[in-house]
Amino acid sequence: MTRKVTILNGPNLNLLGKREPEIYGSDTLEDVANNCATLGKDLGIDTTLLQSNHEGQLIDWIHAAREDSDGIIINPAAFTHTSVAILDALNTFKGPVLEVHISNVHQRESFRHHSYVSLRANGVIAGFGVEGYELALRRMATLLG
Ligand code: DHK
Repeated sequence: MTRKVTILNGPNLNLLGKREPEIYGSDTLEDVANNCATLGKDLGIDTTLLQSNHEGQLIDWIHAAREDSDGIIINPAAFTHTSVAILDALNTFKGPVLEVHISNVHQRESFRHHSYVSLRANGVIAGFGVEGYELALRRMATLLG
């Protein structure tokens, strides 16, 4: 049975590949979407990758995922460190939630060391570059069985 996984991305990740490439690398979010779609085919998972700079939009997509997705992979970007509202939305989702950070947030400023989303996430990947999304997808396949 094909599973469905929503991959959500927060603010400024639309600029992936152009923004601070020394931290976030040169791959674009479109590259990430294509890589995940290709891997997803092997794993029997349909992926939908979405990005927004707006907290409320991300929350609306989490609510939509309650109806149509088996799992959520989320890079909340800066909202990781600030958003109780995204945590609350994720707490309404029944399936697995995996948190991805492209950079190693623990090696960076102290305000990036705390994540509200980690209170809900079944697992966290940080510092693996954009490969972290594919690693999360493999883990998601295991969790979904
Ligand atoms: C991306 C961001 O935009 C930052 O605000 C986070 C995260 C880290 C990342 O590494 O993917 O602090």
